[in-house]
Amino acid sequence: MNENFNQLLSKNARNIDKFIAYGTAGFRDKAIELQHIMFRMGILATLRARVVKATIGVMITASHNPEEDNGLKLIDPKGEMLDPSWESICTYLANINDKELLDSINKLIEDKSIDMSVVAHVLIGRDTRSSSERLHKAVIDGIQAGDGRVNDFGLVTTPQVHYAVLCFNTNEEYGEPTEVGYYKKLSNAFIKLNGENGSQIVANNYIPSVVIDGANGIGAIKIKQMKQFLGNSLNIEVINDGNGVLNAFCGADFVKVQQRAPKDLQLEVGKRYLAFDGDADRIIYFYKNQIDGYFHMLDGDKIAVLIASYLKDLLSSVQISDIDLCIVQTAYANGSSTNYIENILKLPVHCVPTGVKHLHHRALQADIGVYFEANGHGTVTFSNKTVNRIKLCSHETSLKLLNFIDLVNQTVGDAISDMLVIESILRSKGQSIQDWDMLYTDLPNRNIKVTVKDRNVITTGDAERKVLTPIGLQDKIDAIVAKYGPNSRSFVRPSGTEDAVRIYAESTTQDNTDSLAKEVAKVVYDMAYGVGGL
Ligand code: G16
Repeated sequence: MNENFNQLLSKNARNIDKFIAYGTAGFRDKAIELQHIMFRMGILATLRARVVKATIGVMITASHNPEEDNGLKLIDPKGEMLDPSWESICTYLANINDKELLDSINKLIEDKSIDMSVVAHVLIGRDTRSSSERLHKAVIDGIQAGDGRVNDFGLVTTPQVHYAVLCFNTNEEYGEPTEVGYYKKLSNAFIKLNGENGSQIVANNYIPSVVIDGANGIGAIKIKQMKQFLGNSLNIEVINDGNGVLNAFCGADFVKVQQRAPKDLQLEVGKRYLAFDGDADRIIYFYKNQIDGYFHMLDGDKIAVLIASYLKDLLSSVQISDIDLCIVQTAYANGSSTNYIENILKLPVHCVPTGVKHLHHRALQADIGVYFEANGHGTVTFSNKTVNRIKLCSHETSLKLLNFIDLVNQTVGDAISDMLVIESILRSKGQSIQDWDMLYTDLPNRNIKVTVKDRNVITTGDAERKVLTPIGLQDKIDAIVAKYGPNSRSFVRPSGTEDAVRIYAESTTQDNTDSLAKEVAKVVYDMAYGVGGL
């Protein structure tokens, strides 16, 4: 450790006696409670970098959570989320006393036989939260305490950090590890697919204009910077671009959970809208339907179906049919989407627990894995074998496929890349958002949350579709669901990013769905506060 370790530690001392665990996507909490965690994770990043002998990434963000929260995501060498086997180490180091810290780190170095002479290279980025600059300094202190080398990306989206980590670790084969490199890679691929003057060319029902709700976050800043690289290929208007409060009544999470347009936005028929979340790793599309005049939303499920059906068609036109193309979802996937994938698209679909780390891992097992959470977090992975097969293919469509692959940020869900992918597909199909929406009709659904004393009393199994503990809770949920008849379901799970238990319900009408969600929420509440005998 660095000779100034104690000095850096005292700058970032632990003043809060509260247990905090590595959750769905790293640490999340009120920003004022995170200083010591950031410092310790900076040290941990240097150790991880030495173990894997590669560049590691750190992103300071609480993504979709409110402005006053913050958090940290750790990124492994291939640009994927931190290896789950290190999550318990993170939680341990985050919760010990300052006095135990150095000994614990030395023990970890010994146990894992970490070669401290290896250069530890850590790439770091942060979002626009007012607390992010201070917390980013704490991470840098940690990297310095661990004698690591910092590569500071400053204000960036989460997916830009994931992208850059992979670029560094592939000797730039994946792309140039800079923000400009990111913009150029995606823009070049988009322009190849859509034409330099794509913004002037209407393709059947496809109109080349989008309105982006930037959630008042980093995504708004970055898409504006990217416009100069996209040139004339797409018309982009950005709203909620930083003048308001981050994620407040806007952004992908608001639109998805509330099932309505961002506040103060008057939807116009014929326009295509989309929302990013606070760190631009999620995307949700929406519009005002010409026929019924209502708000309609196209979430991660509909995005996955659009992408998978497009890839299936392209693969068939280049005559590569013996490919394992699958879709990965979570329990939140709308029943209509799963039904469509299995029975109309006839593709295999896998259900895994919440968290892109789980979806990404399952997708990598396939030749092509399309993964999306219903909340709009997802991407596509292509195995090297598949890319090589496409490269060897002489059919002219293979070039289109290769450009498409270049447009995808394969490391993680990326709202900017996903938007360009979706726009390219809609143009290629000559479809409006309404045409896309007609693929299938979502079952009415509702997401709500209940604040409880200790969310971790609930444990789940079967990819979070069943409660394991407390014993008896699942029976109560089953009995409630049974009252609502076929095509009804509900599940509950502890959030990994907020102090809450999430409740999901789906049924045949919105009234039934809302009532089902409320009934299940009540048994969760009663369980948490000792009512009802659980
Ligand atoms: C994170 C994860 C997502 C997850 C979401 C909600 O998103 O990356 O995979 O779906 O949290 O998780 P939970 O329901 O456990 O709170 P983000 O966009 O906030 O980083």
